[in-house]
Amino acid sequence: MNSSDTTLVPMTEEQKFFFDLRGWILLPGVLSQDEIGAMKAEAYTADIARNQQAINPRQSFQGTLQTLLDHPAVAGILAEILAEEPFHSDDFHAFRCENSFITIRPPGWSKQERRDGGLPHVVRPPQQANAMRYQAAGGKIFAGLTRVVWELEEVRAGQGGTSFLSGSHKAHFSYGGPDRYRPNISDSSWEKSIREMMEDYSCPAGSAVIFTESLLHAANDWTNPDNPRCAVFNCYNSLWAQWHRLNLDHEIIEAMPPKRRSLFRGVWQIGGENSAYSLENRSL
Ligand SMILES: O=C(O)CCC(=O)C(=O)O
Ligand SMILES: [Fe+2]
Repeated sequence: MNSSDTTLVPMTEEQKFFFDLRGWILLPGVLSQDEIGAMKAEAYTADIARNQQAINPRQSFQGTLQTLLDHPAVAGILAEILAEEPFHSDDFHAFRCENSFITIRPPGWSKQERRDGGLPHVVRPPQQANAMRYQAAGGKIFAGLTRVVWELEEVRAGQGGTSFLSGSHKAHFSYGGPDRYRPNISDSSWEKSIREMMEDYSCPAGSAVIFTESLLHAANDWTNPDNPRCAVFNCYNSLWAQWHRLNLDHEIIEAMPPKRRSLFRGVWQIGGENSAYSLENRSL
């Protein structure tokens, strides 16, 4: 196995500092206008087809949208926060993608349309040890379950982007609810203060937000009257851990270039060489 991956843009020390401090970072204006145009066309077409039940959403990553899965601007950061250096390789990714979906929210979209109604939540409460939690040890971040949100339309703070309680990925005390294992702030007597302290971002179309799912975060009403939200949500994990069931079909993954395909390989390490994706070696 190669000890380095020359194709990756390394995470900067500044990005490490702020990601560790706050649990999220914004990469503004990563995509070109041409890329944004092509990706939006695909996302809006997929959304119309999905609403008409003409296509299976599991099949919506056949065009340029799939290049977001391992875009150079995020792949180096993901390798840094989800893998150790000896596992980096030019030929295979050192981390996995386990879930990918497109969200279109027209002006006036209400968070009540979500099952959680926009409740601030985490993957698992980071206050107790668990396999998905954020860690920093030995001068190194391990971000557990990590989300990348690609915003393909402009986002204005306070008008519907994802919001975060910065620093809460390292919380030691409960959210104030009755159950220390509950992965959200429901029934917390200080829910209002938590919501007031949450923050979001403004960004141009073509930006990426990376956050650890150990961070309290929430969906919000899309009140921006000038454009819908058009976002691609991709979720990543260690080569050795899985939270979601894979939601992309084999036929879609099979058609990807080999390195991108390796994002979807089986979740195991010992018992042979596990670097390539195949029908027999895929995460379920
Ligand atoms: O829809 C949103 O803005 C929040 C998404 C979310 O909860 C997540 O990505 O885990
Ligand atoms: Fe979430």
